[in-house]
Amino acid sequence: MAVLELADAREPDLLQDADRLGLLRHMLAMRAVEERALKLYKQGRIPGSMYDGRGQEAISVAATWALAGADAVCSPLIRDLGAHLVRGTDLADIFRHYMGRRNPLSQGREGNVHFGDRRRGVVGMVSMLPDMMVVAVGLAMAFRMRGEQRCALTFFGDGATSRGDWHEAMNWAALDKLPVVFVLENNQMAYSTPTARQFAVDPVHRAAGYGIQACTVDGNDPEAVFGAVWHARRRALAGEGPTLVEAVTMRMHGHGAHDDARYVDPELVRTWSLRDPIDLFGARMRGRGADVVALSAEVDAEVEAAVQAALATPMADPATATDGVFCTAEPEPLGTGPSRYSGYAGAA
Ligand SMILES: Cc1ncc(C[n+]2csc(CCOP(=O)(O)OP(=O)(O)O)c2C)c(N)n1
Repeated sequence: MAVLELADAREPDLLQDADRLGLLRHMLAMRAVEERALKLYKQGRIPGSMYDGRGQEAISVAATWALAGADAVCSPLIRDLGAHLVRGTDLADIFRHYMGRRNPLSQGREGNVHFGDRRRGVVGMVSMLPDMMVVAVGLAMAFRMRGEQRCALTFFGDGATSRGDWHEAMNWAALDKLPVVFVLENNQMAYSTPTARQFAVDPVHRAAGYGIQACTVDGNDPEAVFGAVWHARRRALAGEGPTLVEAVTMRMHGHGAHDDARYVDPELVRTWSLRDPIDLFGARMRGRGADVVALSAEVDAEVEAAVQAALATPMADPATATDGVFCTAEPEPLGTGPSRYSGYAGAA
């Protein structure tokens, strides 16, 4: 089984200018939300820790943008806030959730990106890596059994590819040619373990052993990520089975706000800081006539308004802590709510 050529993964002219602006807006928003949240964390307003995806904004934003409304995004992980933003999760609710305020995402029960929103087709994450791979395979099975033209997409990091469930999910998805897209965020580090200590054979090459098509793209280029995922989704819906898209990037912060990442070679960080996805795509968009400064100011203002709204919201009521622990009703079907799901003009 051949590794997909990069040329296959990129489709020219898929994106319209409105899509490109949408990608940039959501990347800016992800950066702005997380930078602001890190400040709130340092002010003691966010309990636990805070995890961010600095340097990885292109991946979750562009991968989710390539989906259609009915597709399920399975478990955006700790670096994938962009997926929630593209699906239309309210900014103030995100801050309320981070700070344990009353909110519809978690009612104050959880922190960072441990939330989902079924109405938006987003399945909340389970922390154990890479359990959501198996959940994505299950979703893809359900879509197949119901005859629905939908695909599932899930994210995971390089560290997750060494765990047993990863292999089971890959094998099962390939065997049944399930409509699922696996997005590997190869950000060079799994906590303090560099990829050189993580695997002898790159997962893209391992995928061939399972009979899965795979490709590697520049994870700091949203257009490259979009092209690859768009192509993978088309394969999934055509019954051609799963695709593994490896997006190569760099984790630019510690594992979480509590981690100063002193174990990372500073030269690696310096090199990748010259490849910041927002700087690069912003420059490309300026070349296409976009007013990136104005867009960024607009996003910053929206984020600040969301922070103020969240700070004005009371803390969640501890008396409700055990509500919803056991299921009392049939859950809503996945993805029937009000969100516009994807910004991709051609997909909806
Ligand atoms: C089975 C399991 N072991 C350990 C952890 C703790 N943990 C959370 S994230 C993480 C590192 C994951 O690295 P990677 O998959 O490369 O993703 P990244 O954090 O680099 O984005 C670890 C060890 C976990 N969540 N699950």
